[in-house]
Amino acid sequence: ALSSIENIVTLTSQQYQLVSLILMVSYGAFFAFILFFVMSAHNLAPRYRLVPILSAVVMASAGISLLQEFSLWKESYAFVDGAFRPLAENEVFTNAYRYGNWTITVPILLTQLAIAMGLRQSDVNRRALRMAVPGVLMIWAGLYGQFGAVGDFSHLNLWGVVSTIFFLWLILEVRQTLIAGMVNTPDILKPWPNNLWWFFLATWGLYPIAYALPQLGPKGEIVVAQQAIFCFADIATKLIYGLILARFVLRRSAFEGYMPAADAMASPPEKPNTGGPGLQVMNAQDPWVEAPPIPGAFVVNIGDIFEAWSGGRYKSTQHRVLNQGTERFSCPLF
Ligand code: RET
Repeated sequence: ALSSIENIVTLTSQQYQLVSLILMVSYGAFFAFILFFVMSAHNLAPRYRLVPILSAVVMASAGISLLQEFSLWKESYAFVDGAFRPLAENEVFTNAYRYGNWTITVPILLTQLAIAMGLRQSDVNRRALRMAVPGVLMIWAGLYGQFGAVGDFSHLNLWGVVSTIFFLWLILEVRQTLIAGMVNTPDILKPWPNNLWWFFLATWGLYPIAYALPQLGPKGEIVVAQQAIFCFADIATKLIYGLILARFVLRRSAFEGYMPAADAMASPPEKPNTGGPGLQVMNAQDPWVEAPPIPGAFVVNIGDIFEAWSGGRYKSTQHRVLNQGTERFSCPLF
């Protein structure tokens, strides 16, 4: 039962309080970002809306699991003779809730990736499944292995190796998904999947480090380091990853012509853009009359058909634009 080093190590009050703080700040951040992710969905093209919505689900799941770890932590120690000592009765501390949480969130995080890469629905399902299988096997091998974190480390190491094999398989599948998505990723957004790849390796790679730490001995610093790495990795792989993906799909939506996304990304112009001077119209009295831009108004030049349709009420005039040296765009539409 005492398979976690937390239950055999006496902590200084700084160490104990540092872990309390880390756990509390982590679940607080997860709960706080639920609302953010829900709200960021409505600017996105419908096909990408599930990306931040799934982040909100991940936030809720992680928040509850870490809240559970936090209350376990509070109940597992007693302050006796100036130090926090594990009670190891009634309640014992365990990291198993983390693995339970990952079982839910890892498949979700991988599904988000497939959606964000703009794959077709059938490919999203297929790719998500192909990544989720090694992902879940990796976690369950690790869950079983972490029960051997105290004493003889052969159990910890054996299952750590099994889990690492699933991890390598997962890495290959993730790479395949990113490559498959590159085809329909517009050129200006191509650096994103590439950066995402390195972010994925750097942050997911933290978990095996935390897993292996107990081998350095049952010490207070190791307990603190393991909890800190797990929490930091969780914030990176769930929250920061969610922010990156939300931003990526916002750009994709804007690029694909979805107007609310373009609005959300645009900053307001410093002054109303009315175009420069230069437009002239020919009328009956003067050969060329200036038609300067009027803020808030359109200048409409019509052709002969419209003159006929309006019974001659609106005149089809000749018009021209003189080059004034300032940049101007003309978009004729027929
Ligand atoms: C274990 C066991 C030791 C070997 C390896 C592991 C990898 C775990 C990983 C977990 C990722 C979790 C995420 C959770 C987010 O919600 C199981 C520690 C390789 C990569 C991303």
